[in-house]
Order: sequence, then C-alpha cells, then structure tokens
Amino acid sequence: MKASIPARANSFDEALARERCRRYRRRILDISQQVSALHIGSAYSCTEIVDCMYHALIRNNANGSPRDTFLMSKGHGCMIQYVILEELGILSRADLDAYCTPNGRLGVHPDYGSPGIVAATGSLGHGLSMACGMALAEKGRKTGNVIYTVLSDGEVQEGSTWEAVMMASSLRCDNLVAAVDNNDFQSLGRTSETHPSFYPLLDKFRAFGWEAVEVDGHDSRAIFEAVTEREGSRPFMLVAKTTKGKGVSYMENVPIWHYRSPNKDEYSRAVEELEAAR
Ligand SMILES: Cc1ncc(C[n+]2csc(CCOP(=O)(O)OP(=O)(O)O)c2C)c(N)n1
Ligand SMILES: [Mg+2]
Repeated sequence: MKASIPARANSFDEALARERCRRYRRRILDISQQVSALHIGSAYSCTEIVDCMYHALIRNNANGSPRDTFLMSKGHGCMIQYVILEELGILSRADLDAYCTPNGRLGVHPDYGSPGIVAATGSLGHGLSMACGMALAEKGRKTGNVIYTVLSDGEVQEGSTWEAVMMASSLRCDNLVAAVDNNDFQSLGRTSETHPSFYPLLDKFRAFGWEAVEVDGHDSRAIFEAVTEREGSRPFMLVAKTTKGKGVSYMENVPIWHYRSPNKDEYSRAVEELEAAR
C-alpha cells in the first residue's frame, strides 16, 4: 500500500530547490553578522530537509494556510525555519533583522506563539513526543493532516526520544513523518566516537515498528522521493546522512561552527563560495 497522503507536488524541481537552499544559506550568513552566535552549522546541516518539507511536502488549505504541520525538534537549528518563514511571508524582514535583540520576537530557539512556530523547542529530546501527540490528535479528528518534524542525532540519544518512537508506532501514527539530521556531530564531538552503539540507526527505528529509510540529506530529490514513496501504514523516519556546516567549505565538519558567527574575513569567503554556487 502506498501512502494515502500525497505530497504537495507530484514532481520535484531540483534546480529550484538548489537555488532556494543556496539563498537560505546566504540569508542565514548575513544574519550571522548581527549576532555572535546562531548555530550556523546546525542550520546548514538540515537546509535541504527543511526546505523539502516546506516547499514540496506540506500541503496548504484552499485559503493558503498550511494544512500539515512542521515542528523543528532540533530547535537550535531554527534559523533555517526562520528564513523559510520569512520568504513565505509568515515572518517579516523586521522580525529577522531583530533576531536575538531585546525587543525582537525571535530568539536562539523557537518559541511557541511566534508566527509559524507550533512548539517551543531547544531542550533536546522533546520534539518527537509533541509531534506524536499532534499526529494522534489529527488522527482522532480524521483530518488526514500530516505532522513533519526534524530531529538531530544528538537528541536521538535522549531516552525521551525513544519513548516517543515506541508510542508513535503503538498508536499507529501513520501521519507522522520525521527526519534525523544525522551529521555525526553532537556539539563538539563526533557521535560515532562518543556513542558507537548509536549505530546502526535505521535498524533501531525498524525494530520499534517504524518504516525507516536512509538517504543523502543534501539530495533534495532523494528526500522528496523517499517520503512520497513511503509505504505509509506506519510512522516514517528518514535517516538523513548530512554534513554539519554544509555549503561553506571551511565550516564543513568543523565543530566550532556548531554555533560561532563568522568574522568579516570568514564572512567574505563564505559569500564568495555561496555566490559561486549559483
Ligand atoms: C536536553 C538538552 N541538553 C543539552 C543541550 C545543549 N545542546 C545544544 S545543541 C547540543 C548538541 C548538538 O548536536 P545535535 O543535537 O546532534 O545537533 P546538530 O548536530 O544538528 O547541531 C547540545 C548538547 C540542549 N539544548 N538540550
Ligand atoms: Mg548532530
């Protein structure tokens, strides 16, 4: 049985996705010059995943409001969500310009009540439980609406994540689509070095009754196809192999870029690389 819930788009335009992701990385880079820390590497790691969810998977109601829900479980990576919400007109340019300022409404982690934000996250390990509850509520109301969420490999090490993994399949939340941004970094250390028993990850989700598929998390088409071609009778986990800091060579797999903002020289080098990627 194929998934009963179709994606928004039946075909996927890779060139458009690539250009959007380049643009989002550039916008995040520019905002990084306003503040000393904004988890740039974390946002770059899941850019293609979040872009695909917003632009190709989440469906809208007739009035243009979103029908499906996106929840950023790895809250510290929220810059990618903020810049997409800005482009969609849900957040304003002024909102992003006031990021992390005393009078601004956007902080380092997403706050419930900000436009487009459905849950306060950032305390890692809680997002999947909330997404599971939301999926269950949609099922109870028979809406057919889907809940999308993105987790980090660091937060999959939290015990609470595994409680949610168990509950989602016990409660048959087939309208729950999650992705792990599997970048092999947990703050300043490699997950594979600090937690070798974390792997193989795919088998663990399957053992808990989930449908789980592994993809290259920077291949937008692969992400789109894996989700839309899911079997669809169980909760779905995309284990996305990613690179922390993806898109700017000196940031890739270099732990300090988990949160640091580039200085002027580093900023110029990053601009050059992102412009060359047009
Ligand atoms: C419960 C909890 N413990 C610790 C932290 C501090 N913290 C912020 S990010 C992070 C880990 C970052 O690695 P990962 O979760 O894999 O995210 P990514 O690599 O995608 O940035 C930690 C430990 C937190 N936010 N929440
Ligand atoms: Mg990580």
